[in-house]
Amino acid sequence: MKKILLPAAAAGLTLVLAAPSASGAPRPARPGPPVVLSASPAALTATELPCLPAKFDVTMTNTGTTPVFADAFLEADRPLTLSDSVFSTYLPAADPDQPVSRPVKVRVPRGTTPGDYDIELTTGRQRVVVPVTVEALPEPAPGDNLAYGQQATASSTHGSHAVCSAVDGDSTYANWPGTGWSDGTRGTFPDWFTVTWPEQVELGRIETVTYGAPGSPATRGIKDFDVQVKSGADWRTVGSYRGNTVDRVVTTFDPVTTDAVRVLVHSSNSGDYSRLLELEAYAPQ
Ligand SMILES: [Ca+2]
Repeated sequence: MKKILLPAAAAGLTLVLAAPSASGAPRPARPGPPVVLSASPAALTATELPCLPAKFDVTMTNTGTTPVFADAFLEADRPLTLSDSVFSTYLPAADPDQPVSRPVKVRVPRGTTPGDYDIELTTGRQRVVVPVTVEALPEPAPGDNLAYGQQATASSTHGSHAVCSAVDGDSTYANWPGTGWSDGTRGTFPDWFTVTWPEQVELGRIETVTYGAPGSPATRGIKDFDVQVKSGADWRTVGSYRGNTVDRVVTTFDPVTTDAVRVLVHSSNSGDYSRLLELEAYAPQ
């Protein structure tokens, strides 16, 4: 049977209808098959750390016998924002049911009042509410990595080697790729990677972890680089390395008050990309 697609705006769905009969008279529209909307997890906690957004999956499942295109609309209480406001997908009429999911990130702007917020998901007449508890950031304890989850930026990014994965608290070599940043300008230097705080912090140590097995030469790690702290409008170098072949480099310095640190990479041992598994920053001890 030939099928045509018609939007059914009121229902939020696009129904797959039978084509007009040979006589030209359209057949009556049948009600759309049931699309089940869900979210996982069903409730979230979030903080305003920009590199650690809360995440959930929105899922639609066609439990009927006719394939459909469906739209789910996503809206968060302000000031929270979502990575997607619409999730549109084809939903096959499969047996067993074939759920289709989309990951969604929840961002909490700086200064958001801790408390309870809602994310509303709708498709057709269905409505799912995902409660979000925004928690205040705890005061850092002595020895905490102050760069954890803070705003990361870089001169460029290579594919899925996202900047935030170098401040995610995971510096495990075996977890590369997936937990580290790589620049995206092959063979071209310098590259830079920066972590920024919303207010001044006092630092005395910065640790950079590049790609390389602990105890072995980091043959694909950064080789020539400077570790810098922001000082007014300028960058002040607190550690300068040439010919480095180790994975973790610890830079200690007299206490400084700053709101940003940077790794400026002049070359890598492999000559192609700058790779950082993690950048960590600590208060003076
Ligand atoms: Ca990491």
